[in-house]
Amino acid sequence: MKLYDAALSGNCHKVRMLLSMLALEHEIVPVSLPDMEHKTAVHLARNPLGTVPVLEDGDTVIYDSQAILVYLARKYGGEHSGEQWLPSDAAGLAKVTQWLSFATNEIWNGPALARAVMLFKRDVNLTQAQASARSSFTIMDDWLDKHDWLTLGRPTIADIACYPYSALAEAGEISLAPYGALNAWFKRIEALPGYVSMPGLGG
Ligand SMILES: N[C@@H](CCC(=O)N[C@@H](CS)C(=O)NCC(=O)O)C(=O)O
Repeated sequence: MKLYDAALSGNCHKVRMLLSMLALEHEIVPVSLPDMEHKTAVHLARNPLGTVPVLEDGDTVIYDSQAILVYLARKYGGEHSGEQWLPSDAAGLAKVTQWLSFATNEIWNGPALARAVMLFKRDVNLTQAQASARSSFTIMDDWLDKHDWLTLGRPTIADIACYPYSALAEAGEISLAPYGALNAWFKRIEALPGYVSMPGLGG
């Protein structure tokens, strides 16, 4: 398996985390975003959106971090076809998907974009991204005050998808201090077997 990757990308980090937690052998292929390698013809052939991460597993090529988590969990999730990470019953699957959507929309448009403004000079409204991050963190913190995990009472790919950009939020000048339950959840994730860190994350 090959992961086309950028070291500072939280989206790529989700995939690095699950590959490690599932102990899957893989090669990391760096794609330089500053050098625009993600917009070359060869990378656009893998992913017409010209983004990372992209996973290549034999002839199967998947882009989008959430989609890659789904693929890895279902195909390589271990006993019971990865039921732990991604259930197949209707309600369980929907609950995990709900949080995958939250990662794609609320978390991306909140803490991820605020960080991208500060680190990569991304041209989006910082105040709006920070406000949106705080609303999302309030929702997560309220839930995590009563639950250990985002859904189903156990770690799933929902937790992996929502973790990196939440835990990296201070790089976007969003204080995490008000969110005690969110911080406790970060620690639970960082204690999972196979957890890997990246610059700015704990563990
Ligand atoms: N929804 C996609 C977003 C992918 C994405 O935007 N990746 C960023 C790095 S975190 C990227 O490649 N940015 C380069 C660009 O948009 O030109 C995912 O979850 O993988």
